[in-house]
Amino acid sequence: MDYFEMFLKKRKLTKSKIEKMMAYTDRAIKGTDDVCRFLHNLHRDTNIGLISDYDTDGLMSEVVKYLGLSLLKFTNLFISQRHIEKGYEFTREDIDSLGGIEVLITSDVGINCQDAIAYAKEKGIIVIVTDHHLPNDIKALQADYIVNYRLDDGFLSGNTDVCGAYTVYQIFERYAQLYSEEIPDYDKFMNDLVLLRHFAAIAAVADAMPLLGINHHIVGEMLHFMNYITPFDQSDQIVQGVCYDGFIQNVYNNFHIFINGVIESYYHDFDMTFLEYTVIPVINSIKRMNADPMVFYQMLFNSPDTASENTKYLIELNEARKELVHRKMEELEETENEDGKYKQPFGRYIFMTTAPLGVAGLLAVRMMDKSGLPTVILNDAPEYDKDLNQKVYKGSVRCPHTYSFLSNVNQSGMAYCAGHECECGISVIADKLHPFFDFLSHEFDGMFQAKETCDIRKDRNAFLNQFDIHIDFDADIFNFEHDGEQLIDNLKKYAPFGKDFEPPRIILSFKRQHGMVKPIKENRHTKIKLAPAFSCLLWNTAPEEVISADSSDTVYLTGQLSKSVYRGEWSTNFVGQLIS
Ligand SMILES: [Mn+2]
Repeated sequence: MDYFEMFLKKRKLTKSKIEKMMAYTDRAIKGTDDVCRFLHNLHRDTNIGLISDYDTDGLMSEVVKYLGLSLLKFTNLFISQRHIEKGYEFTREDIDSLGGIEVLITSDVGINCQDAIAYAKEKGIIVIVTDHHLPNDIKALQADYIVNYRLDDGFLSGNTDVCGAYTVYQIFERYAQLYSEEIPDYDKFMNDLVLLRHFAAIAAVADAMPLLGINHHIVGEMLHFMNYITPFDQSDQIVQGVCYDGFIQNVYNNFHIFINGVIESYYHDFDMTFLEYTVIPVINSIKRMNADPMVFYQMLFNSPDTASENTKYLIELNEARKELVHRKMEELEETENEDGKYKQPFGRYIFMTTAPLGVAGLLAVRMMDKSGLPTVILNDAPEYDKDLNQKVYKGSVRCPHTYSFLSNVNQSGMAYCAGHECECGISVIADKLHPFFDFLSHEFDGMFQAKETCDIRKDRNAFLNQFDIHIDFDADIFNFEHDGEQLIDNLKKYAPFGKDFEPPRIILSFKRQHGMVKPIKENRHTKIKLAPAFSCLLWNTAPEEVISADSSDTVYLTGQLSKSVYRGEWSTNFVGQLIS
């Protein structure tokens, strides 16, 4: 069975179609060259202030910016001490808190900070805005330089959306092209610069950029490099000799300490799963839990001791975040009060929560995943908004990409969104909450259907049809190992998979008596051996839970295939979950 062909057919893809999706140009975003020329002429002892967002893209873009400027020999760099509870966009106070700066460079934020930037200009500061968010009122923005691909039609025609960290990274890459002759040890400089791009690649994944074009390229290279420096050796030995620049070498050593701190025993690779489900949530917990972004910068920029101390702190923070989200999700899903009345005032599209704003976005993602409907999560305590001069409910939005949520809602006059079209922050005018719900109902009823869960007992074919690949062990018993391995090798050629190029949805079925079921770690996990070098791994599933979902004797699993080597022996693993 050629499972890869099965996958292509199901997705209506061909190899040449994929190649087209992955094509990219290395053309820099409009405005980049002007910034390079400005930096080229700037004294290296200029006081430069740096402002960024607090999520992984924001933190990584600050790291890229700080290290990029250091590589260009700028010495007086000041990272803004921002406070998350004050909101996403920065203010006059943030400018003041940077002290006597002469230049301000933003990343992942700034395109809608008209007031704070006008204020910075009044103070004589030269302002460079690098951002990838949608601009509201670009004419009112007094920045001296703006780099944002959304203002550059030419960039998008040959490319895809890019994250804030990659936007700022491009400045340094372009600088190296424009002034290559002036850079002593050019090869060494380029070696170290690419190491900064790996941080931008992590940000591309964290910000859910499409894994096509340039993003596919840089994320693929990053994964390859991270595996090459073998962070999974579980030792405290640091990765020496990767960088020429001592400071960047120290950052990589500290990053290695961080990775070894968050790693869990069952990971084999620094792959997309590890990145998305382990590394990024730990970094994002800074924003979600209103922690101090300096924890992250100090973890990378200081000593190994600080790195391991701050890693421990971030892991604890992430555990607390998980607990909070779990609790608040349960609250959202409790539909009825004791008296039988609906707890949520609306029941669809808008959900009120007592959760802090930091986790509103996560709750919106989860609710949308469950229902398939656009979701607005609002904190149920309205607050006074200075600019609108009225009370607003603040929150976060997730919407399927077929509808331009931000633009349509901003025109409604009942609520204001900022960020990306379908992932944004929102302020709903308190007096207009109910009309706003009517507006959303009018827009969405009939446009989106609530997800129906497909039951294997009702319709086996419809159920299997949800998946790209059905690996039927019983039907393919003799070629099973070989075909599975072939699939892994074929998928590898096109990896990494991610947003807009999703990994194959695989279902594996087999008769229970064909699998040798073994408990792992006192029945906490289960291993099922199907062939000499082919096992299924079910984490957090006890062996007695391995039963059929359709009351036959066939077991169904969903998950992903991987290959691993243990004491010189290769084996194929299907890491997944039971369907029951
Ligand atoms: Mn971003």
